[in-house]
Amino acid sequence: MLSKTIYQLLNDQVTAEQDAAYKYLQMAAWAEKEGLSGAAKFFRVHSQEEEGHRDRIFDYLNECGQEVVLGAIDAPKHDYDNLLEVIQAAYDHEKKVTGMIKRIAEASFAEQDYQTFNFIQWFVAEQHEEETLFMTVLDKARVLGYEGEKQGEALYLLDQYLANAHEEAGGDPE
Ligand code: OFO
Repeated sequence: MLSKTIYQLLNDQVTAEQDAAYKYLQMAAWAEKEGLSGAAKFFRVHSQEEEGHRDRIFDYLNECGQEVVLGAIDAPKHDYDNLLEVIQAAYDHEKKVTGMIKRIAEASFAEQDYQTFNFIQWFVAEQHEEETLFMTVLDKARVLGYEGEKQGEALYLLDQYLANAHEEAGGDPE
């Protein structure tokens, strides 16, 4: 049995993970429109990973005998100016999600709910991986000298890099 606070935090996180999936799917659509097939693949895969995160929490709440109540999701931003802006927005979003996961870890530990504390450790590791992934992509952009141009070699190379960036990062922790 989960406390009201822990239930609320986890229930909200189901919607937050769906929201992240929605944002990354929109980023994939933006990349498709721009002809950036590597970035489109990268964000599509990332969106699917977020759906996996949603399902993990959904399943945990069900296992705990708690009903999942989905919240509203705003339409994501779609009018990005350039790829650097998209990547920075994704990185900023991950930092925000890390804060939400941290709150669940803190609350479950404070309540001595070690079951949830143990459950949320996977997400703690995952957030570390995701922040590292987006930081690595931003580093790559810098090394290539890409500063948000809408065409050119640096953009082409960054797009190629993004096509396989998930595989290189190793995917979700197990
Ligand atoms: Fe669910 O890991 Fe990103 O947000």
